[in-house]
Amino acid sequence: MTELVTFGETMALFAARRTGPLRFARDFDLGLGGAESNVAIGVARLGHRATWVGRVGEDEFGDLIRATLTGEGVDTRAIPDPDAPTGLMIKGRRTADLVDVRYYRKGSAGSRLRPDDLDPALISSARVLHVSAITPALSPSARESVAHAIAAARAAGVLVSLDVNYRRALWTPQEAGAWLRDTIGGVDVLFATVPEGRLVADVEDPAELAKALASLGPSYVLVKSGSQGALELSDGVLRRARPYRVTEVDPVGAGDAFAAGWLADWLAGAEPGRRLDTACAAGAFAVTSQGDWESLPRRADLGLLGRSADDVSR
Ligand code: KDG
Repeated sequence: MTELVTFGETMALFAARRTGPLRFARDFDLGLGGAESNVAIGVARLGHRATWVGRVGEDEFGDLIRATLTGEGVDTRAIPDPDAPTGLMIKGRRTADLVDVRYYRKGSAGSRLRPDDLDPALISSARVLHVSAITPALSPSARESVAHAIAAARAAGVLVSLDVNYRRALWTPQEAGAWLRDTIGGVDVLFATVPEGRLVADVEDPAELAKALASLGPSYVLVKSGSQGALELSDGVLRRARPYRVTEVDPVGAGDAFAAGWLADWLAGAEPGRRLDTACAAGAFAVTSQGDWESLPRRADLGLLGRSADDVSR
């Protein structure tokens, strides 16, 4: 039986090997990326059963997504869509410190997700439903799918987790804010950065922002401040976690890793301080190599981060 169900769009990802304007890139690494499948991989690596549902094209990239997620131990329901291609994500580096992500996902198979792709029995048999606010920005049917899934989870008493994951390429701050205001009341766990939280509550201080977001409904509010650490507000208690110091190679995917770490430890029944620490450690691991999810940790890796930078493990 699965413990966590998630769904959304996963795309083929072409990552330029060379720094500079994308038009001068000569070679690309082919992989995949998708906020929700990144979370599913992270949860599976930390020892829990995770299911990912999404539409993919009947093409090489759809096959790549199905094979990779399955290989990572995720229960993969990659629904083939004969009428649309798998979406693409191109990742370049304009400068050594500036990652530049472009999407080619309009009308893609992933954006055509619809409510009847999501089996209510699958959702009600899980302990957690995890969604991101990328999905409602993809299409009206994808937006309906999120509402349908949250309703099914709530009816069955399944924990509902939402990561804001704001994508300005997909919708305006006003559109995202309106959707979030309508949805947050039905959510138990909310993950947001400070700018994402400010889409619904105009508060700058992370602790005050967490309180404002908690007043809208979620029992657990996680506010992430990147290399400054993170905080959790739950049961009226505010906990702060210091960041891990790692060398950042690629920042994309850190938020998904943080959510995966937190949710895996919630599933494991870990105490709140430990849960927040696992989330931060997973987020730190995610930035240590190229790729949106490849360096996500297994349980045995979590203890490695306390070591100094030049330690060798033999
Ligand atoms: O957080 C990283 C993911 O979001 C990425 O792998 C895919 O950008 C992406 C998206 O919109 O799903």
